[in-house]
Amino acid sequence: MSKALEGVRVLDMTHVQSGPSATQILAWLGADVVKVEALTGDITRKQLRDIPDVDSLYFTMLNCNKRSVTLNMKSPEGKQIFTDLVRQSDILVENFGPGAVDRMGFTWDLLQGLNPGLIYASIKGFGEGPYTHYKAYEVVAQAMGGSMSTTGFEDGPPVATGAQIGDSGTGIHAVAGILAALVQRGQTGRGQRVTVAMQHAVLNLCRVKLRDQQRLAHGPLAEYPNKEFTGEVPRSGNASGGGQPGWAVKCKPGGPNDYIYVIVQPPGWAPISALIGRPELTDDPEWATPEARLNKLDKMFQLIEEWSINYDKWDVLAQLNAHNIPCGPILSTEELISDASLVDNNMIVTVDHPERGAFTTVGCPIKLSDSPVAVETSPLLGQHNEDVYVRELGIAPDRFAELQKIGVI
Ligand code: CAO
Repeated sequence: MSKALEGVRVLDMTHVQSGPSATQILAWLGADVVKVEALTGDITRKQLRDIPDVDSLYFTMLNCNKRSVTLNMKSPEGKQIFTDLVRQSDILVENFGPGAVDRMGFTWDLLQGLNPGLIYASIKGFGEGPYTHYKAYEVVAQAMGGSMSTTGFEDGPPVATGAQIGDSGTGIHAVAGILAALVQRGQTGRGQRVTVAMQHAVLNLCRVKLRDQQRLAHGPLAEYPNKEFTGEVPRSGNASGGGQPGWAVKCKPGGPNDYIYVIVQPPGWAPISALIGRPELTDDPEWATPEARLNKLDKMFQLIEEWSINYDKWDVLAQLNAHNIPCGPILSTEELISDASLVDNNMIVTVDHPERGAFTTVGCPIKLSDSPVAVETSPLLGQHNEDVYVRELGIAPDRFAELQKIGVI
């Protein structure tokens, strides 16, 4: 079966997480993604290694289905080879520190001149302005995009989320921009510049918190568990703060992830009050409506917890879902990696790596009926030098050997 992005060539100058997460999706959608690495390789190949001298899981889990070439972009020969690669590519993606590609000598003007159809995507920490030249990592973006100030409990410090919204969240935004540019190129024949800032992507994901910031002008946020409000949206623990109240309640046997997140929609109250052994609360005017419950959500979830603590989270999941009540057990990483339904959905997949053997990774969450994804191993450093440089770019074998000798590839 064909793939959605078959025939699309991506020159992938990404490293660490944000950029690689984007180009991995493009590879899964069928693009030929050629990762161009310095001779020392993407720094994550060597970071957080679990097995000596073998590419780390950090690298292998973000670079599946790609090819790898090495190229010294600071040598004149390297710049010439890169020029030839750009001419053959549809998309260039990078997430170096600000200005790095310009410093290599490849400005947008120059790149456009080399290949007017080129889509050139960059991920940076920030947009234009006072922070343009600042580097950024995941939690920097969470800090400056609204996530940390709104995550955690009222009486604790700002908290970083486990979800990598600054890196992989930005990567997904970059994919959307690249695909839109590809569609527009189909109409205009022209490529374009795609830029995504990590701060902007996190802010986009924190949109509802800016909704609440503006609602504060009209009084306290009744859906929040907080009792006092200043001029800013507070950290609200596990409350969604949205239209339907929710909280994580404890289950048996009381371990760190023995919790279930329960949402009480209006029709859920009758079955919940029956399940927790308080059927009289169904029609009690003090409890019967969402408005009546709003000033005692903490008490409501306490009552639910007094019931849920008697069952394990899977049992609670089944009991609540029998009444169509939205809920979710808190799943640990250990539970996730062996979850049969995630395995069946190709979301937990095992891949064979030439040096580390089998490793487990997270599959592609975007499912296309006409473009199935088969997750394949990440490449070894420079594994595809010969394929790309000799067979595809036409560099003569003795020149190829020479370029290797002088440290260009
Ligand atoms: N050949 C020769 N040199 C190369 C090369 C190649 N193939 N590929 C990269 N380089 C060089 C670059 O030219 C650059 O050198 P100069 O600074 O001399 O111009 C250098 O390697 C890369 O610089 P960097 O700033 O990207 O790397 P860093 O480790 O200092 O910073 C990071 C890392 C992530 C902070 C920075 O890249 C960044 O801010 N990126 C944008 C935001 C981002 O994506 N962050 C997500 C990181 S994931 O948590």
